[in-house]
Amino acid sequence: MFRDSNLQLNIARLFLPLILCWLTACASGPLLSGVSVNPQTISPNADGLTDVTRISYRLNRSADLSIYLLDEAGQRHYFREGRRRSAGEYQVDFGGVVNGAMLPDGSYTWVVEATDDAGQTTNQQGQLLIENADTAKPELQGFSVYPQVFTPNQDGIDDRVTINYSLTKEADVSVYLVAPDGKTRYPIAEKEREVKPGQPGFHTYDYEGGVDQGADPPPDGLYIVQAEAVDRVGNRTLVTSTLTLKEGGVPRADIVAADVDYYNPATGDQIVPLGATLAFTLTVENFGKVPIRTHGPSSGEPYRSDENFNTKDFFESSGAWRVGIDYEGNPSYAYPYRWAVGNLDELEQRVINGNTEYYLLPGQRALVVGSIQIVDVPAERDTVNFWAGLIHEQVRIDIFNDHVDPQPIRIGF
Ligand SMILES: [Ca+2]
Ligand SMILES: [Ca+2]
Repeated sequence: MFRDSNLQLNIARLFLPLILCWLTACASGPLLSGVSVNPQTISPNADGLTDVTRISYRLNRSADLSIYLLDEAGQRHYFREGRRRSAGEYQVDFGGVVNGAMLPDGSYTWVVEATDDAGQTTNQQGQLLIENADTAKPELQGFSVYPQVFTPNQDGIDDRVTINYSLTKEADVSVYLVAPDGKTRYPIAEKEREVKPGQPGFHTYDYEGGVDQGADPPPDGLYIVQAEAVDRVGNRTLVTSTLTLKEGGVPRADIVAADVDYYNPATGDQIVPLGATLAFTLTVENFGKVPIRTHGPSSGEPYRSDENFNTKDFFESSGAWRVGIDYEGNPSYAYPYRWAVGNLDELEQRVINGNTEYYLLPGQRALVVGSIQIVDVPAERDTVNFWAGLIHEQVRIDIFNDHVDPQPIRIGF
């Protein structure tokens, strides 16, 4: 009884694979067949002549497939390792490169090996001669990323990253940031120069995180900068560096309230006598996600009409924001009277590269007061429009920050 039962079990064990094979049509042939590698000699040097050999094979059922070369020392070099393949005909070209490196000249044994789901392994092999192989890897010499802490927010400080290298041979090069998640990639475009992309020589990249196009940069964090070069035969080189991105974003600020008035307590009207002072107050708000930088003179600083920010030695600072006053008939550059977006003592101070910088933080508002003593007649007419503006120096003046609240002022005698 037990014996019979065991016998039946054993028979079932014996035939089960065959039954499964019949169901999946695997019994129609050997696991691996039709293997060929042609030609049997290659010269992988990108001259267009026998640079690759074609490997063909047929799988009669699903298998894990490996293709490798055995060198004369018996070392295995995997071209494909344990790749899942379903039944079918396959062809793949092999140009001598394994793991991004060209195999040196020599005589090799190629092996195509398949392991089916039952764990049965079979292989076929033959000879492959490699000659005149181009084994020189493309090198990215002097690969550098500067600065390594990057604040893409148009404040004029560390807004751009420069990536440089010198390429030793013709290759396709891609440069990108890899996000802290290890997956997301941000490609970086090469700057156009005399040396075309992919040609040997010096290459440079200038990256601002997309902020100059009004786009949000990648999120703050620690990034890997990767440069990958692949030459014509498939030799591959990867170099990496790091880049910390912080306070990235498009800066946004506006004038939320403006009040141009006339310091004329005697009359209280719109006439400003020569020698009297035109005063204003306005409020600036940082409604963006990044701090905005500003510089002096501080809110409260008085101007005379024959002065300007240059005569006060507060020249334009690229990326800084200032409030300005301009007027109709101004013969010179726009907004000659400028002030910091707030009282400097009340703004956030940071020492950067040895200089004290002033910031209005996201969500922060600041009151700006200024005055201009009218000591000359600014135009030929006696009624002149004055208006305010919020200037992002050497970057732009947003439409809504230009020509704010124009007021006709009669310059009295
Ligand atoms: Ca060749
Ligand atoms: Ca910056």
